[in-house]
Amino acid sequence: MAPPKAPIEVRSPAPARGFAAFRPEAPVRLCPAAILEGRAAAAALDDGLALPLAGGPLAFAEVEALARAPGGALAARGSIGELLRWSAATGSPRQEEVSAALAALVAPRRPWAGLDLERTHLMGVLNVTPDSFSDGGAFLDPARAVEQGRALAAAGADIVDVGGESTRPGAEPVPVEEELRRIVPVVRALAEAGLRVSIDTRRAAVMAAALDAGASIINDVTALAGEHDSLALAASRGAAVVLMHMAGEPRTMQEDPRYEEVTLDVLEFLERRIAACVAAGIPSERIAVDPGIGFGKQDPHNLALLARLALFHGTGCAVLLGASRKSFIGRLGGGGPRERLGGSLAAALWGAGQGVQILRVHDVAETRQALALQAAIAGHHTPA
Ligand code: 9MG
Repeated sequence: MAPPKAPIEVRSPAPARGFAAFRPEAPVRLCPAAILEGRAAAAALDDGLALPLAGGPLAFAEVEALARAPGGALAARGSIGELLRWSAATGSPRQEEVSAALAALVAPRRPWAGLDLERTHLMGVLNVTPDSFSDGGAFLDPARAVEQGRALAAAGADIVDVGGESTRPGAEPVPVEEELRRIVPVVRALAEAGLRVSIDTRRAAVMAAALDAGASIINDVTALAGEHDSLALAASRGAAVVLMHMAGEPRTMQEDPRYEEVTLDVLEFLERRIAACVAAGIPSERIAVDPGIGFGKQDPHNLALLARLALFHGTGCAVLLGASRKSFIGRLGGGGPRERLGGSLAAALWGAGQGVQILRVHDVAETRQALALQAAIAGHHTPA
């Protein structure tokens, strides 16, 4: 990715627009906006009108700044030039805060779980459960599960995510012995076939057994906070991890989820979990963060998180999105669990357009096709 030709101009004093609304003491968070792809991104970078998002190839020409305010958040949006002029005119410590936040958004990402993060990767869902919301019972038999895992990889999954306990809303926990019985033979067979396997579990004993059987990624909907031993285990075994946000626990999480401001609450939760991981010996390049669509969230929460997905690049970690076939798609667009392909693809394309590096999906071939079309069109577009 070529660096911008001309540096973005910083003039002082800053125009008294949008950003000037923030009180000096209010910490601000930056969400990349006006995100460009393909040739439009390359042209804007070349002209010094945009910055690379997480090392590229996407670029962002604007930012939305967010600060907590009574009853929610105050937001202001402007070009990167406007942001820099405002922060320069405001001086210390605002200028350092803005410059550190931009640096985190722009920095190239190191590979995660052996995957280079300059393109969108697919994590294929393999539920070895009787009760998952969209494919419950279909792959409870180990031979069928292994066949499905191979099919996901053949269709273009970079990771196969094996889970032995449903985390759908209302799901009851299963005994650990049962979870182990379901996942170990499947993880072993897929890893022996050379596939990159992640284990979707909240339990340290299941993480350990799956890593022994060849998994290399831990996908934990409790962000490694569900069991005391999980952090130390992930650290000592060198596993890549997915830290997901969930409010409460699956059995009750949809009863009455409440947030002060959902995007900032989720971001701050994930930052605390990243800090706990780093303190335990898991470096940030081994961490992917995930806002946890549908996990203790009502539709306005899900939509707010999707709209500001790019905010999570500010963590400096890889970003993962799981929206595939979830019930909010049915509520907003119609369709039962098996009729949500259109909405799932819309969410996947939106995520890829916000720079999400890993999409957790059921319909791997269809998502690959949609992404290929999006990339081809963006690559062909000639900016005016
Ligand atoms: C296990 N599982 C179900 N939904 C998920 C999501 O959205 N993200 C992650 N990381 N795991 C999920």
